[in-house]
Amino acid sequence: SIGIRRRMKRFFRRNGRTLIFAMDHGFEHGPTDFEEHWEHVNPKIIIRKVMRAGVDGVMMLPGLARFAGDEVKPDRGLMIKLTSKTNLRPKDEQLLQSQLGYVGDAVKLGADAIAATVYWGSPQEDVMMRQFAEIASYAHDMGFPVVQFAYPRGPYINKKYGKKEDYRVVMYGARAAVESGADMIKTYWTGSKETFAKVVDAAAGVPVLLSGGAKTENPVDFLRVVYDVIEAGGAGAVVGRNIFQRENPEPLIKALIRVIHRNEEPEEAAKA
Ligand code: FBP
Repeated sequence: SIGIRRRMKRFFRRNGRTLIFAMDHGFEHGPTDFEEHWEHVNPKIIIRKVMRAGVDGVMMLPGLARFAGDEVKPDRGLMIKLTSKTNLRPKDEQLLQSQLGYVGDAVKLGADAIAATVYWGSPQEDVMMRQFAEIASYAHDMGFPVVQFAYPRGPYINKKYGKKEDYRVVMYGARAAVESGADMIKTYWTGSKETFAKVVDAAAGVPVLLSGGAKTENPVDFLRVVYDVIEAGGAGAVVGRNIFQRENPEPLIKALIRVIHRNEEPEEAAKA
């Protein structure tokens, strides 16, 4: 619908690419993720910093958006994620993301897109598929785009493919995201430009965004991954730890913008 198209555009620049800041870690990993730079546990402080540095959008859970949503400038995209899990659960129950809010809540909070995670291949895949179907159905009805964090994981994947980042697994998740109605996909790095290009192909035109991952000590290592994502036809990245686990995230954000939006080589972008 026109609503979906218009709201999608709030995340992407004219080149069809985006850099989104992710801030659901206090829930999904726990506040220890912020311990290196504890001031960033305050969402207002870190969101102000990333806004100034020029990110195109922010992703948050509904409760955080209630009091920090105002910090997201009106000309940037606000993505509200409606599922999560805590790290306090026993490990074998971590393969489920539960719904913690509703599409109506996200709409009232001013969301431009609604997000939900599906752990494809999990023993609880069925629950997350239904959750995603319901969220997508409501959101699409109201003209909102839906982002799927398509994260394959689970014991069967490990047994058959060795790791969840195997490109055959990641592209399967991306394809499942498309076929289940996603308007944007966020997924893992597969380790090379060539394999990530296959993920992009499998997504059949639905924008594929990199899920940042753990902070790299050397920022250039992360920039190289993002560069290859763009070369492979990816539409950008959703980045959390690589941004908020640095005391001053601004230089990295500026470099990411150069790589994503201007195709600059990682080493050049890092120097500028
Ligand atoms: P990062 O850039 O820090 O990896 O953030 C992306 C993200 O998807 C977060 O939204 C989420 O909290 C986290 O990664 C989940 O990571 P994992 O499932 O690997 O613990």
